[in-house]
Amino acid sequence: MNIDQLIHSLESKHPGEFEYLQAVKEVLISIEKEYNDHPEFEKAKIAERLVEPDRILTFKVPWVDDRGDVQVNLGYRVQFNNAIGPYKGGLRFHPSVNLSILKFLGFEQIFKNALTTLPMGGAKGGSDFNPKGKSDGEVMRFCQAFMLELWKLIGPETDVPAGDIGVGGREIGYMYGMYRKLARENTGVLTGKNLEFGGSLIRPEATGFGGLYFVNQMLQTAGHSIQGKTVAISGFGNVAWGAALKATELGAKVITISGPDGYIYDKNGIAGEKIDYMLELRATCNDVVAPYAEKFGAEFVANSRPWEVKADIALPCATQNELNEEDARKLIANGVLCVGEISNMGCTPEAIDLFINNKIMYGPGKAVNAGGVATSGLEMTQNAMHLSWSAAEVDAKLHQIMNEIHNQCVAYGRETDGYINYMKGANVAGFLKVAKAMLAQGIV
Ligand code: 2IT
Repeated sequence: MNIDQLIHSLESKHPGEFEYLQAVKEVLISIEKEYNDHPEFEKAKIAERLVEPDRILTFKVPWVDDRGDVQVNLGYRVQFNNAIGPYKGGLRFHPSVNLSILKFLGFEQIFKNALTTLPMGGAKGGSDFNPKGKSDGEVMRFCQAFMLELWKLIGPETDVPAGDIGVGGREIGYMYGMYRKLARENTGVLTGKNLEFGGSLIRPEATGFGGLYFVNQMLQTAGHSIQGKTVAISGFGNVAWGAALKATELGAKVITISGPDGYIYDKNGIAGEKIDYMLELRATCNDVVAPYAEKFGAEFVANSRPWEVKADIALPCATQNELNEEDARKLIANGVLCVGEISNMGCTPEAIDLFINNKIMYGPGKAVNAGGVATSGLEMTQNAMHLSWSAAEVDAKLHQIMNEIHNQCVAYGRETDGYINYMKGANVAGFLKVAKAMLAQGIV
């Protein structure tokens, strides 16, 4: 495989799709050696076939707001690869959503889902609709209009969407209601459902919980304990909430959360009712974190990111490229021990290079945050079996899956000096599974 040539051709075919090109480049560079060790991959043009989605659906979503005005948003579903199972991946509703972002997320999802050990292919979708500040009725009408197009493409054995940024239990509920009416069936076509109609216990917490199980394993493998460690978290949404809960439960001290307006530094630790308060903040939908500082007497630093704070563990939990080279330098200067991406592609390539070159433990999103989609996979299993597992059963399975992902990263990422390159490990392990499945199934 000539990586430069392939990237070059993608750059000219898809100009300006920066996030997509960034994600593809990272994977291709880290799998190059394994790829070239398998001439059959090259012969079947696995790389060229993997980097392009199977198909992309784009559609318009017209809906009527509370004033009676007609609004028009864009909707997308990127079905990337279904070699190992039905397309699976979240829907993101955020004004920044465009094809490049959904293609990067869909591409990452292929390898993440492969790592979970469950049979799920990779997909992603969403809209530039902004649920923040919208009434319940507006969100419902938008979700219904969105599903009016999407339902034709998806199904419990075909493509199973879920939530992502801006899509939680409420949005999934409205979309599920519309799907059920149109398809006249009750199936596990979406995950992240409420418990009353097929949802799984632990799903809301799963991304954060899984992230902490993984980070705990990283620390243990390197001979450290999470007990008493300080943790800088970004974001204050569902993922940050689950991460803060589990970090605290494991004996660490969470000292930051953040929003688009800046970050909170709470030297006393964000625990107990302070973690519950994150849910309250989120429910107001104003997308600001500042009110926390007033309520609990903590420090609010406007228009800055939490990576300037001294912390043992840094957990990006907000969005892509939220931790750059300068942030990485600050974290390293402050003695950071471990960086776990719980957001998708939370770190820029320059930041990742710095962590790896400085032998800092760095866990990539596709491994660290895979607990979310893994628990979605467990929700699909429960739906297919028409039963529901207890919280303890789901949590035990999630824990086991995260350990297994960690083992795969170590198996493929350990370098000669003993340093574990989790990025390489995750990319190679995820890639090999999908590549072998594609090879076995011929040119399709
Ligand atoms: O990025 C992700 O893995 C998710 N947003 C969850 C996807 C899913 O299908 O549960």
